[in-house]
Amino acid sequence: MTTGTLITVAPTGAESAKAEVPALPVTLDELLLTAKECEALGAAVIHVHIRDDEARPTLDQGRLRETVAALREGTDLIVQLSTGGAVTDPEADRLAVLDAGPDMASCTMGTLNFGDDVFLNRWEFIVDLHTRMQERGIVPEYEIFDLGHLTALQRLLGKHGLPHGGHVHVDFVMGVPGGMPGTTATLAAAQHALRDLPEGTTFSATGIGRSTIPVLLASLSAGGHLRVGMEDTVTYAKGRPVESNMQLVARAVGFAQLAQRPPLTTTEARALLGVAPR
Ligand code: KMH
Ligand code: ZN
Repeated sequence: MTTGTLITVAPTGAESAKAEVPALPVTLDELLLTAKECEALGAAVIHVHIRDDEARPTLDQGRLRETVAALREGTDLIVQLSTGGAVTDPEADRLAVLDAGPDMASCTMGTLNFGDDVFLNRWEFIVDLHTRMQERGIVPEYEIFDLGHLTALQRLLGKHGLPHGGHVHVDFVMGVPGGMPGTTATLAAAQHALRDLPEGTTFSATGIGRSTIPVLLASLSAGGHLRVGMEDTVTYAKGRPVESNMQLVARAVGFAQLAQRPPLTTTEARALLGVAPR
């Protein structure tokens, strides 16, 4: 409870359409400006999905490399690429995301219904992601959409060893239709289940849509960290669309300060997560 708060911004995602959400950053310029402003407000990690020229989700290798380079050049943020992509992305393209050489990458710990779709994460695919990240010195963030995903993570670490850097960090993504609900009781249950993971395992949490604020408050009070951004919610309050990712980061920073757990700097975040200094 005494540590500061790691704030991750997830500015874009793969699910919202630019036509319906004009404030969504989809070009590299928009992403970079968002990254700089969110860093200035207190974010330390950026969870990145990219878009093509028509603003559709893409895992294009050239664009991914260009994005990593631009974020490194323009900010001190820890660059975390999504290997989840969009539900339609093939496994080979999702694995190839690691070739872009990010500091971190996401690794979802199981298959789930994802609204009307299926987000497929086969065991062998998870093992491939985990072991390739170990080999390449990329720090994973294990994405936990359901409580059973923590059991899968325990199995993964038991069979294949700790991630690069030796520290285990998970992100509870709560409130996806098909995953665990975004409630205080579920967050407490998920935190309790961390007892079966290596000592010192840390967690962030994010609540999709309406569960954003309950999950944010529950995570802060439980000693957890925060992920916020337009990947997870495009509504700021009832009837009020999110104006920008900065608005969401600023709100999270305000809550973290009220909780007397101010945002971690990028240097502190690297030390916490086991990400090598630049
Ligand atoms: N877009 C979702 C299907 C991740 O980034 O690793 C998957 C997702 C998780 O967003
Ligand atoms: Zn994502």
